[in-house]
Amino acid sequence: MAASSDYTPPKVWTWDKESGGRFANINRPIAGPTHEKELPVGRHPLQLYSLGTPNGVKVTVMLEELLAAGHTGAEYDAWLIKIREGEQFGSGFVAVNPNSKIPALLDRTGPKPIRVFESGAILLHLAEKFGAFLPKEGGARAECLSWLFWQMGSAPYLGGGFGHFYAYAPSKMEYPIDRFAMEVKRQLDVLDRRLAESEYVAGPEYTIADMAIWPWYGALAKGWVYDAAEFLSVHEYKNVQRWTDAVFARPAVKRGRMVNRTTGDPSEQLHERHEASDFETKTQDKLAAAG
Ligand SMILES: N[C@@H](CCC(=O)N[C@@H](CS)C(=O)NCC(=O)O)C(=O)O
Repeated sequence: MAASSDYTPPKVWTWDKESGGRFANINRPIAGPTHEKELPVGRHPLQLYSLGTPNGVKVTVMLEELLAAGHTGAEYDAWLIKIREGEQFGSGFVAVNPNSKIPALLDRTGPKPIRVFESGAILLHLAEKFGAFLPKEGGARAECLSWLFWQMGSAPYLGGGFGHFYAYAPSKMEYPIDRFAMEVKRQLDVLDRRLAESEYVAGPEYTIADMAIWPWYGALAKGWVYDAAEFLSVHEYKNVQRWTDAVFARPAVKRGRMVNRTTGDPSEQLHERHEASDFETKTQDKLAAAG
């Protein structure tokens, strides 16, 4: 393995140049807002500020599943946050998520708005609020939360580790690609073994654990992210493949995947969602046809 490097870290790291690679323009070593900008507020109790990335899709799938299950209180406005243009650093967004990352939710149901950030916390907030997609007690609840937190701890190795070095870094480096490919394949095997014994990740029922895991590992299994399906031999994980297809067959998952999506087929991009009918009338193909 080529392990040589001509880089010796200095005594103290300083931010004097862009790191290189895709998304380098939004990376910086400080938090807080870069500019003043209020967030828009729509008429529904739930205001979502997001983008159709795997972390964003978790929440739009949950909201569409809640509505499909008859929870009318889950009506929501989904606003687009263009992270490549730095909109996550606007003052209004930072007030809802001090970590400046999508998704962020403002729950305006009660007298005082409640902010919720981190996709796992948003799924849990909504599951508890509506009493849905999370077993009520005991071992079933613990199993669901364990897999939810497994996803939150594992996906950074997939996205920030493997995806970054395999697809986004300015050059291909064997050491980090090897290190993170090994870890991601181990994670796929964890899931595959679990799904050999269980229909859904947390048990016989579809839960927020599936909603958290599917946008990352289902997308990987389908070859939708990082163009890595062949490299990681994802077809070998048969149980992951079976589960990926079962989750994708759900109409609410198909809808949730369209919300705040800015890439791919225009008929599957609904940049903002304010009404259920927007799926029929406001996708990018329909807006273009309407002039
Ligand atoms: N742990 C966070 C991760 C969120 C996250 O990484 N969001 C990305 C898009 S998927 C983002 O907003 N990146 C913008 C940035 O890093 O400035 C969660 O699950 O909500």
